[in-house]
Amino acid sequence: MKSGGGAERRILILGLKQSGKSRLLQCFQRYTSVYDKLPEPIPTTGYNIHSVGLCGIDFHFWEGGGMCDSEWVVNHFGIPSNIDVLVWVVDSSEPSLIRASKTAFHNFMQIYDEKIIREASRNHVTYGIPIVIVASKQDKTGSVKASQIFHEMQTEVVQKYHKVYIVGTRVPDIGPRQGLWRLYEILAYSERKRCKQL
Ligand SMILES: Nc1nc2c(ncn2[C@@H]2O[C@H](COP(=O)(O)OP(=O)(O)O)[C@@H](O)[C@H]2O)c(=O)[nH]1
Ligand SMILES: [Mg+2]
Repeated sequence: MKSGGGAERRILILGLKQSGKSRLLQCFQRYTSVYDKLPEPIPTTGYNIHSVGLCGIDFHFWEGGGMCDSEWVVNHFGIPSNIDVLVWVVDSSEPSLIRASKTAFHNFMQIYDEKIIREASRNHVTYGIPIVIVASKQDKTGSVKASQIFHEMQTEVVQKYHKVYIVGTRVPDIGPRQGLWRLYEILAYSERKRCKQL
């Protein structure tokens, strides 16, 4: 990998299968031009790991894929350590799956926060990682708006310990893309929330 020059960010990307995780990763390839037609992503098994240096930062992405949803991946492969940002992808074009995604998200956060508490048991100050909810496929007709997805994900409880962002993205295989700069900014610069105890 070509080095970005010192700073490092470790990103965990989760969400239900087919939600658009691999498609997002395709946009964080060093030599992908916006004029290229993006290939159809290959279904991910286990973790798809990808490192890239972009604008002075080394990004390390772990995309959780597999036969079922991300909980399956976490239970079988564990959670990559020292994550800096969690990205949770929700398919905006499948309103009937938002509830399942919300449940999987909250289940995952419970597993993750419990792990953090166990590891931080000696000192009671912990730092909640920032979370980005990505409302993907905004280009598809009839897709649910990002603000509505944010509302339906009911992140209030999680926001007590984590800063939660929402970004709507549109990344069709060809044509204008949207939301990627905002996502890059959050991945590069968002900070942990300091909490007394999770
Ligand atoms: N139109 C459109 N299709 C998308 C977008 N993101 C992903 N897809 C398509 O949705 C399907 C699932 O995407 P993929 O990234 O493989 O999902 P994953 O299982 O979460 O990794 C693929 O056919 C992608 O081409 C998007 O923003 N717009
Ligand atoms: Mg995938």
